[in-house]
Amino acid sequence: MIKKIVGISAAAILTLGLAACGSATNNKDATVGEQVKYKITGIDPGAGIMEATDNALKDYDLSKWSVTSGSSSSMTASLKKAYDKKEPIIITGWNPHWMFSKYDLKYLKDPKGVFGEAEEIHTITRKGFAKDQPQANQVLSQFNWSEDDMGEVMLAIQEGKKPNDAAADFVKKHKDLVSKWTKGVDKVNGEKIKLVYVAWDSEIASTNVVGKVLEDLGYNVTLTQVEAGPMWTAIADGSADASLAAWLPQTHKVYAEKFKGKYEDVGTSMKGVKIGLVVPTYMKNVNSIEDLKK
Ligand code: PBE
Repeated sequence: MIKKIVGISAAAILTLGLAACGSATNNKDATVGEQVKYKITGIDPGAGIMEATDNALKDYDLSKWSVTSGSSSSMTASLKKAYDKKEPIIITGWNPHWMFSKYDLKYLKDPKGVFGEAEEIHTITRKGFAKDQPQANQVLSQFNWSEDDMGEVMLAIQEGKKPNDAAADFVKKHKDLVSKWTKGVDKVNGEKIKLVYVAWDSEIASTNVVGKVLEDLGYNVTLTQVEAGPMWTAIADGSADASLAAWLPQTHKVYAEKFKGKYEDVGTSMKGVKIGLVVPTYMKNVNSIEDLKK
């Protein structure tokens, strides 16, 4: 009996010892690839940034690397875990996002421009929506805000507020902005509107805010959370009315091309947004996607 226990302990110690030797994060001489096991921490598989990351791995010849899929929240959870221990991590990141105000992060340079430039967030509707719901369509096309505005809502949610409460607070506090979005729009009487979105922190914020504005105008608003592909499909087949989550021209290019002619692009809610690979600034030797090759 005693022998057996000793045997197990010895094996356990041996395994631990081997694991410690094999753990590249403990080795200062390890390359960044060895440190993160050639993994980029990604989000939901349908996100445009996931496809862009796959393209980057090809274009930069990073054949040993891959991107793990999960969700926005699993990605930020992994980021927090690594950041708290000052461990290396590479994530798929984007602006606007609260993570940049919470942590010191930097984008990896992208000399080949795989992640695109001059990206914008567009509002799209199903065909025929403007005719059916002209008042709501006008609000959707007049909706635009700054990165700071969105940041306010995102941070409140991140700090534990319910998305619809954070949106209501924002609407109450920013009457001037809301009156620009609702300019020339009459109230309605319980007309139904279905907004679709993906659980990206930025889109949770925008969709809840616009949902609240429409509700205050008398609409009966439903917010439906789906994946990126189904979101575009719902707009194209008319099963949803609108989405505030179309990132163009690059991030959702594949969807925009696939559904060309089957949706209306009614407005730009934010300019100067960005996607890319992001690392904590304490990863001093990693500044460009090209550094991942070393
Ligand atoms: N994002 C946030 C999305 C669009 C909005 C950058 C994660 C994407 O990659 O599709």
